[in-house]
Amino acid sequence: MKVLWGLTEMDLPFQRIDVGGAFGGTDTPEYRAMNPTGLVPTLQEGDFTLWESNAILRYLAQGHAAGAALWPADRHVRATVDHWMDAQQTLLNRPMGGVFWGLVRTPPDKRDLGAVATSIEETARIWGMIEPALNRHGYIAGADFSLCDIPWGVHVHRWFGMNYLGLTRPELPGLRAWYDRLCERPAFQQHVVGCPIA
Ligand SMILES: N[C@@H](CCC(=O)N[C@@H](CS)C(=O)NCC(=O)O)C(=O)O
Repeated sequence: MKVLWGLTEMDLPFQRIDVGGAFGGTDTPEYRAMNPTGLVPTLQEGDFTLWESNAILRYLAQGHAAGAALWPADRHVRATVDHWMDAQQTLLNRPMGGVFWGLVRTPPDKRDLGAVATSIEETARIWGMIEPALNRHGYIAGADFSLCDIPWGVHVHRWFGMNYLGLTRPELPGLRAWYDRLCERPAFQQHVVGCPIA
């Protein structure tokens, strides 16, 4: 989702090949040679191959949006965008994965609701961490939509879109307003909102 959304924000042509999960195709020597993690996404551009979603976003932005608000030229602003991208991977991914897998990907009779509750609490804390920045200037790294809004944005759609008994979200007006702002973006609608949370 991140890469498809990013490609569309940058107005870049691409061919999408669905692999992984129900599609399969990632457990082959050919795929593992491209991407040893066996996960998606993998980007292929000519002879060049790249994996890790945030690295792919940075690579694309470097080539196609360098200096624009998406990937600012100013070293400090760019580093700020970058540290938020890392924080999505290091801070948000694990607890958010616990909520998503624990509720959406686990049938009701198999759910470990204690573990899910812990993940919900931790995830809410992490969303609370970006709330001050969103209240201050509207997007995560400043007044403009930038690359770091993409990795966090795919998750905020799930956060607000998961409706399960026991999933209570703290009131975070800045987060809600940012999500509403993202929803105005056609690329977000196309590649995130338009896909089922499943
Ligand atoms: N840190 C990696 C995580 C990649 C990842 O976990 N991919 C999941 C989808 S979000 C996947 O490949 N799932 C399908 C599968 O395991 O077959 C990234 O951001 O690219």
